[in-house]
Amino acid sequence: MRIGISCYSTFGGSGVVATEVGKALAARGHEVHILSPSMPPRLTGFENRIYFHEVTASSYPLFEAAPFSIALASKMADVASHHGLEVMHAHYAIPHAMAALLARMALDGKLKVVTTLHGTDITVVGADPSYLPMVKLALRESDAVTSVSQYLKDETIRTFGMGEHIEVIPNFVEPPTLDHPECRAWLAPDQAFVLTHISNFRPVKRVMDVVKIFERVRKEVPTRLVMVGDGPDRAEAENYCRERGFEDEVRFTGKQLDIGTVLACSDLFILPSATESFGLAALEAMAHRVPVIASCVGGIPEVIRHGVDGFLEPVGDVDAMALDAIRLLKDKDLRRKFGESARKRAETTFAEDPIIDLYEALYERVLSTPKSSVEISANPR
Ligand code: GMT
Repeated sequence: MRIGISCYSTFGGSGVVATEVGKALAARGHEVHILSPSMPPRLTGFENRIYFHEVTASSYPLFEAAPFSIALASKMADVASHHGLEVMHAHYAIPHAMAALLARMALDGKLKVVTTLHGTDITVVGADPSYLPMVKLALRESDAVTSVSQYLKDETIRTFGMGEHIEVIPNFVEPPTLDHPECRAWLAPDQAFVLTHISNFRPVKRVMDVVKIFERVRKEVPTRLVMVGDGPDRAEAENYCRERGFEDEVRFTGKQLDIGTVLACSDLFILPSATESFGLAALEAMAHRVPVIASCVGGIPEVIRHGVDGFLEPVGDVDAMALDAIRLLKDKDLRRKFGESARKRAETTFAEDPIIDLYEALYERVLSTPKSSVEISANPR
């Protein structure tokens, strides 16, 4: 098949998933065209059958902001017609799905649109009145819609009053082989443990909870905190560590491409988000045998089993999360047991191959249905 994949290139789960899906499809012999505002971080290496198309929106004095969605739709239509794309897979509804629908209209229906919902495109921005009607349109008019968790499907139905047709296809991970990286020695000298958090430091990630959990843990067990990523809440978290005098025990790495090395020298992963449709970073930690302490919210319990691969606590309960962390750090056997369960879950439930099979089957299914309508139908599915 010839498949287009449209995604954001910022550090974030949807771009990671989109790129990994593209790479896996190309490895299976499909031709994959990735469209994004810039090169997605995971699109490294020079690989056969993968093409990258940068989307830029030209500015004009009349525009208050260059219309990215229109530029994206134009690029989709252009790439699809010149490379004979059959399917455009839009990752994150806004604006990728709407742009794909426009491209499909421009091509007289000769392009199938598959939309994958990732999270805040439904739970936060998608529900905002300034986008809601267009998200509804995308849900109704895409040839197929998937969500990364059952929770997200249920949320879609609850928020939009539609979405029974959504197919749940979870995210996946390729289990790493890297085991004992050298960075452990300088990251955590004196045999200290390593707590890790990875995110884009937006309010939904509750990074202040991470540093407050660490503040409690460090009083009981020698530990270092590694904060990977960047975003609006980084400064407040850094200031907190300075004001409390433990800034030397916390390393803010900024954005990092080599997540694998950081996770390979981590003992625990902390994800105290206010909401999370899946929690891809937690799954990546699990693949490295790192137990996770997370909030019991959204799709997280579909990924992490409380008392098996980690511990889940109510959102904002930093005391409970700190106690869990102390318990796991003090109990080597329990930590190992959780780490092994987490790895096994990553290798089985969230293995790449069977999940790519689901996407392939979905593309085949939409391609075998009659030509997409160019008219916007009046009746919701
Ligand atoms: O940052 C992104 O690219 C998307 C981001 C978001 O905020 O929507 O992440 C979402 O998609 C990821 C990949 O499917 C999930 O692992 C995250 O749980 C989800 N984030 C939220 O729901 C907050």
